[in-house]
Amino acid sequence: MALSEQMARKLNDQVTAEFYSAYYYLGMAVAFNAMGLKVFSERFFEQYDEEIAHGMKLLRYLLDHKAPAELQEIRRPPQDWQSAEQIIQAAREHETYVTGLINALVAQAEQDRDDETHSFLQWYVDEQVEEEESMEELLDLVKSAGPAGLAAAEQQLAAMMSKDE
Ligand code: OFO
Repeated sequence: MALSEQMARKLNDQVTAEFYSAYYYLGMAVAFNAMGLKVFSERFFEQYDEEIAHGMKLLRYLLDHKAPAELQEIRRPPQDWQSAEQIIQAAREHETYVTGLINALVAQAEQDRDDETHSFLQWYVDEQVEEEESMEELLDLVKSAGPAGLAAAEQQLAAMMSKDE
C-alpha cells in the first residue's frame, strides 16, 4: 500500500529525529569521555550506533515504498553538560519524548488504516519500552552512586554491558 502524504512526511521527520538522537547521544559520549568516565562514554557511543540503525530502518522503509525521502538538517546537540547525572536525566527525558513521536506515527497509521506501517511501527514501540527502561536503569545507577561513587558505577555498568552482549 502506498503511504499517505502525511505518513511519508512524518516518517521523514522521524528519520531526522533518529539521526538527531544519534547526534545528541554522541555529544553525551564525548562529554563522558572528557569527564574520564570511559565506560559511560562507551555506552553512549553504542547508543549512537543504535539510533543510526533506527533512522536507517525508517529511511529504507520510505524507499521500499517509493515514498519521497528528503534528508533534513540535523541541529547541533547540547555540549555543556555539568555532571553524569544531568546527562543521564536528559537522556531519560529524551527517550520519553521519542516515545511520544512514535505514538504519533502509530496514530497516523491508524487514521490511514495502514496496517503494514502500523505493524512496521510496532518494532519501534517495543524498542522505546526497552530504551526507556534502559535509561531508567542508568539513572538509578548514577543516582545511587552519587558523584563520589562514579568509578564503582563504571564497573557496574561494564558488567551490565558485557551481560547484554
Ligand atoms: Fe531511537 O530510540 Fe532512542 O531515541
